[in-house]
Amino acid sequence: MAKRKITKQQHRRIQHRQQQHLDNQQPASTDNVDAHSGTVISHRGKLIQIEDLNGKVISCHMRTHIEKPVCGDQVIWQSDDQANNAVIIAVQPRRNEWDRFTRRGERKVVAANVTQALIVVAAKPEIHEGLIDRYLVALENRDIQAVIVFNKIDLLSETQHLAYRQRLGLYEKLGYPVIETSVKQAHGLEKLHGVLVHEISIVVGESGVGKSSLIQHLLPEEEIRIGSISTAHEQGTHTTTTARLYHLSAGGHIIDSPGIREFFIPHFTPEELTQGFREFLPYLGQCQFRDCQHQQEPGCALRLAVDSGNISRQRWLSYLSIAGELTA
Ligand SMILES: Nc1nc2c(ncn2[C@@H]2O[C@H](COP(=O)(O)OP(=O)(O)O)[C@@H](O)[C@H]2O)c(=O)[nH]1
Ligand SMILES: [Mg+2]
Ligand SMILES: [Zn+2]
Repeated sequence: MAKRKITKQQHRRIQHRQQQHLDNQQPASTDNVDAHSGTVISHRGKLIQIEDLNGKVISCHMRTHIEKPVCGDQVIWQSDDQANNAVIIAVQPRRNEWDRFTRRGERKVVAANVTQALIVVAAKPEIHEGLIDRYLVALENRDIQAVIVFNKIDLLSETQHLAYRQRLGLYEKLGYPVIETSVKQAHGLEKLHGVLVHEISIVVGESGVGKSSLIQHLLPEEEIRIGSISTAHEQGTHTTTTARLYHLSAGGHIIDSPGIREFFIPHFTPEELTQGFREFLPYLGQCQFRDCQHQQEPGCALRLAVDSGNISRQRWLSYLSIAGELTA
């Protein structure tokens, strides 16, 4: 169980190790006129595709002693004459990691250096607020801003639409932007495009909510690449964590990530969990007991805030449910 937990300290250690690694690489890179920077756009099998500063895509091999880079990683690469190929010689320290856990508790880093996440939801498959809350906890703790995209609004009657608006209004009140879209009716896509400019956005959400459809609409010129992703899926590579980074012509990048049914965050500490509910922040440290676990304790400032209506009961129940799953 303890193996799952990635503490801040471990995280720092990993970053330190990577920095040392880069420092070690520095003489080679600076002496070598053939050392270049690039951004990882996809990693599949042994080949890693990177984009150089001019937007050219290059397939690279890896030096074996380097930790495998992921989508969004900044790397240093050089051409490898012997193999008649390019090789990545260092991975720059990451600003953050977007990771997920499999049901078996295996940690997978999906992307690095992400600044924003689009949480895509729809009426079909039905919205699960519990899933949204889990994403938000992870995003708050990774310093990634969240935007909720409510897709497929064309499927709703007026009454249904109002009901969903009310449900998602909870998140809007918390300060998370909600953008309504319909790929089918080309609705809300300019607004969505507007929030993507200059950001490195990852698109997350359940399978079938329309993530790939949205990306395809935003990047009509990328049809082939998107096509190759779905072909890859048919071949069964969806079991491996493959993400793909795309360029937006207006500036910014968008990362398509494989759809998931469940999102586990067992590795978060109780403190990280409470920090992940942004409306809890004013009450933290206000409980009667300093070591309050925010469950049934008397004088729990969070529970009192729920009782007085300052914290939504639904979010509180969601918090209790996630708290029960933590292993940290
Ligand atoms: N009615 C409707 N269907 C949509 C919309 N967006 C996507 N879909 C459909 O939803 C299904 C799943 O879309 P896909 O993009 O593969 O979802 P992903 O698994 O999240 O990438 C496909 O059949 C799409 O045609 C939309 O705005 N309205
Ligand atoms: Mg998809
Ligand atoms: Zn408390």
